[in-house]
Amino acid sequence: MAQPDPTRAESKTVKTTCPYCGVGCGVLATLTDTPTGPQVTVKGDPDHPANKGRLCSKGSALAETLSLDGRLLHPTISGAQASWESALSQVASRFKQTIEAHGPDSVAFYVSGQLLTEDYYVANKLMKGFIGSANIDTNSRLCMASSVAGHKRAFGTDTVPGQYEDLEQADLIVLVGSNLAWCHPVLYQRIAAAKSARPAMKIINIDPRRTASSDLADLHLALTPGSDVALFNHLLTTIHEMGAVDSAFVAQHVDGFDAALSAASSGEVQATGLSANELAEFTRAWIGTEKVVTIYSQGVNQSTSGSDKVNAILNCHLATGRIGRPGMGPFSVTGQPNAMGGREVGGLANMMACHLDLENAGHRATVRDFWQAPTLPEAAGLKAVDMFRAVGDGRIKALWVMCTNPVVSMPEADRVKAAIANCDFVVVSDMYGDTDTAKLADIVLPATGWGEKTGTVTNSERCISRQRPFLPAPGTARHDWDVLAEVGRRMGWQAEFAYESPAEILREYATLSGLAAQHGKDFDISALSDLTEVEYDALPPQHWPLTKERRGGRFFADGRFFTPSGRANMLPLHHRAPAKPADATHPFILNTGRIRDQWHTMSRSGLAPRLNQHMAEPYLEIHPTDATTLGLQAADLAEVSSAHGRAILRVLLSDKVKPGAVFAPMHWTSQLSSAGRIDAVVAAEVDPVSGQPESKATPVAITKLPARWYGYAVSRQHPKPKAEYWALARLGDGWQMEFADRHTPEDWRAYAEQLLCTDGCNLQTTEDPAKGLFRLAAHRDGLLEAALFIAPNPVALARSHVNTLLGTEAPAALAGRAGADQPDPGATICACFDVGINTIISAIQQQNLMSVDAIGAALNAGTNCGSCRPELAALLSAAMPRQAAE
Ligand SMILES: Nc1nc2c(c(=O)[nH]1)N[C@H]1C(S)=C(S)[C@@H](COP(=O)(O)OP(=O)(O)OC[C@H]3O[C@@H](n4cnc5c(=O)[nH]c(N)nc54)[C@H](O)[C@@H]3O)O[C@H]1N2
Ligand SMILES: Nc1nc2c(c(=O)[nH]1)N[C@H]1C(S)=C(S)[C@@H](COP(=O)(O)OP(=O)(O)OC[C@H]3O[C@@H](n4cnc5c(=O)[nH]c(N)nc54)[C@H](O)[C@@H]3O)O[C@H]1N2
Ligand code: SF4
Ligand SMILES: [Mo]
Repeated sequence: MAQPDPTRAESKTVKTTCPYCGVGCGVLATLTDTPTGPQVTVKGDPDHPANKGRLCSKGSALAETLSLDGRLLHPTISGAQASWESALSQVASRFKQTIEAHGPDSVAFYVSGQLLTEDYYVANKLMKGFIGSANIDTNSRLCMASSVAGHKRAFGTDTVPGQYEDLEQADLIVLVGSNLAWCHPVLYQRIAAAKSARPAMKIINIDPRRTASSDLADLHLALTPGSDVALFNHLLTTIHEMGAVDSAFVAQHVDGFDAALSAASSGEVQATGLSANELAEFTRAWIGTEKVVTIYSQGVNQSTSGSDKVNAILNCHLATGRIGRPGMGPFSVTGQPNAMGGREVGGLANMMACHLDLENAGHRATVRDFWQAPTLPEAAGLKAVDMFRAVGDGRIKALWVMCTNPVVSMPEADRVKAAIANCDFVVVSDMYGDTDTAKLADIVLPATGWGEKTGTVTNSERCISRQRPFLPAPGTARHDWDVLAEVGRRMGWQAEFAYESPAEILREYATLSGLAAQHGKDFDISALSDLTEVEYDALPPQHWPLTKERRGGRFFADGRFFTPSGRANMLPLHHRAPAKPADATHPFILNTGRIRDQWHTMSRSGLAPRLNQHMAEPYLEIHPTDATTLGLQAADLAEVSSAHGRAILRVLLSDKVKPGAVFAPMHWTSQLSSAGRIDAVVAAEVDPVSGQPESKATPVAITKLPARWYGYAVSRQHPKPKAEYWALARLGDGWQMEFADRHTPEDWRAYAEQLLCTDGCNLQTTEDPAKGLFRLAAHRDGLLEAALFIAPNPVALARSHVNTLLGTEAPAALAGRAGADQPDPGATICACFDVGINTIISAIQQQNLMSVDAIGAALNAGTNCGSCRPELAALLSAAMPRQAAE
């Protein structure tokens, strides 16, 4: 037998699932013991059906987010370290006392699509089954609620009919309100690969804004924000006019066709703002292509007509019978890794476990008997926006927030912040104790995170995958299911919450799903109800349904739906504009969303230095014409305000947005910026059916922030920012910081010393007061500890060059030269190989590069995860005409 080689490091590889988006990619995480400590590397799992080995930039950088820096290691009570014993006994007793004094509806849980299914199941069982209130809602309310409502209205259940293969088999893919290239990058890559193998495949992108996803599209329809119902109603009437209705399917399997068609025919298509040619091209392609998949996401869901938008899309697929067959169907892509799992366990305030309905007495009886629950609420609980209103006005007196950061991600976020701050008793479970929400809690409970947790998640195509641990829990951090179960026991339900493992929870849940199926529901995973611990550990990715008779596959091709009649519903729908139009005081419409390399409120992705280089500041995308009218130039700072709050953002001039529309990312927090929390500005208008807020259309006013000076700094220590505008981003060995203010400090040197904590450093400064210039280099033991550059205009500087000098023997003369003589690689486009935009543009020009692969060969850019390939393609096409002309 071979002896272990003592010179070789021990390593083990674990198959797990990416904790970010709803694509649900399989990840191989390898843990190696090295002399300097354990090291983790990740790569895509070639055997996982979602990604077949691919990963995007965020997935590829997962190992960089595992540092314990900033992790919460112990519970805290009022900010002081506490034992689990005292924290949990307070949580249980405060919730019990509040319920005794004010009834079950005086308490609430606000949870997350990033919980694992097992965590989610226990949270839902505790609140709905035992506390006896339906006041449990989830951040999926901000995300998937309109899709859930649309599916239920049309199909009788919240069912995604298709699977990812359909995207490769389709001849036409329509992306509606989905920036797939940045938000579901591996699905985008799968589509891009299919299109390149089969160029006849067409892609249409429907988004008021041009995005990275538009680059692959044959047609981009920049419709008026919020006008999707008008567009799909027009499609439905054209389907009818062209004789493309599948009359047999409709006659046998669909109700409501005539009413839907008549409502659609009321001629509202001008609301889309699209030209007759654009409309004709769209309807011709959609109607003329049988294999069409309509993918939709937050441009559809996050709207006061979100549910109607979903049904307008479903109407067209039902009318043509294009549903549930290979290469065709509507496809709602989920955002979070377990958004789908949360919908399945009944995490929303208006749902019960296993797609059963709270309002249905028979369904309630089944669940009550199964759980041996004392009572079950008979009506929906408060949905997220209303829940925080109830926290604000004192109806809810005890709140447990788990795995989500509502002070950043809820609309009217300042109001939510005040509500949480003033609530009698707030518990937050998070991996980090200093998120904007955790900071306001009475008790913060340390949760295990990705790499430490164990359980299951369900992705956008109903595939259940395991997240498996490969790292120990840091400090005393505990799994969310374990903490919830212990609180359940401490509240008096010992037997009902006596779980010892996630496998045990999944078994119980799978058994309940078998009972739900007897009520004619779709979600049936009863084949998992007797999994052993060993089988649970080995569970391969599998699509539900999972029963003795059936494993995975599509729904609805057979025309059997889950409504009482077994027939699908088409709905009569009318266009409604967003709740609040622009007016004289708030003349611009603010659209918000995601950037490629950050995940939500950045608590994890913000830890990976390379992910911070794509876009390092909160910004406002604004059309150059509007900018000129407002006196704004590139890199100025803009103050964006609504009736609810304000933000300060860096101006990014772009003709990707139309005049009158602006776009800002949702990611920045108060930890990382002075005023980048954009949800402070976003109005909390909700869809009347789903309760989902309209995060994409708030009227705002924009003015220039009249800064007197602008600054850029790098520092090995966490800077202590004091300026009207600042934004921090983590580097490999320190921090970078942008800042600006309208008041000039009296003494720049004193200001810099305080900002950058340069005690004991050797300081070198240069100053030109007449020109408003100041520069400082701080060395400690001969190594650059910090550098600062102040100018009267946005600082022009080779930032990535300066960043690399941190911690080196950079010359003290840096303070004079500012590295401005170095070529600036510009914003990072390829995060894997750290290649900047300027480097790419100059290589395209100088080496006459003609393809994305040629850029890869020259610079490596785009050759690893591929997330930047759409941007590389866009840079190429921008350069091509000029090359051709030269
Ligand atoms: N990089 C990254 N990826 C992520 C996430 C992340 O934080 N970062 N989060 C994940 C989550 S939870 C989610 S929910 C998904 C979201 O994924 P997406 O929905 O693709 O992302 P968004 O950027 O929120 O919005 C999509 C697009 O909707 C457009 N839009 C705005 N208004 C309208 C309209 O009225 N009609 C139409 N047709 N379009 C409109 C916007 O311009 C935007 O380009 O991303 C997931 N993936
Ligand atoms: N303006 C605007 N606002 C939006 C959106 C938008 O498009 N525009 N999109 C909305 C959408 S779709 C979504 S999904 C939300 C997302 O918004 P949030 O859910 O608020 O964002 P995250 O940063 O993902 O928050 C997750 C938190 O859980 C912590 N965490 C991570 N893993 C664990 C764990 O295992 N256990 C526990 N207990 N904690 C953990 C993280 O540190 C982090 O603090 O934002 C919504 N808000
Ligand atoms: S596409 Fe990227 S973020 Fe989404 S699951 Fe895959 S690797 Fe993770
Ligand atoms: Mo989401």
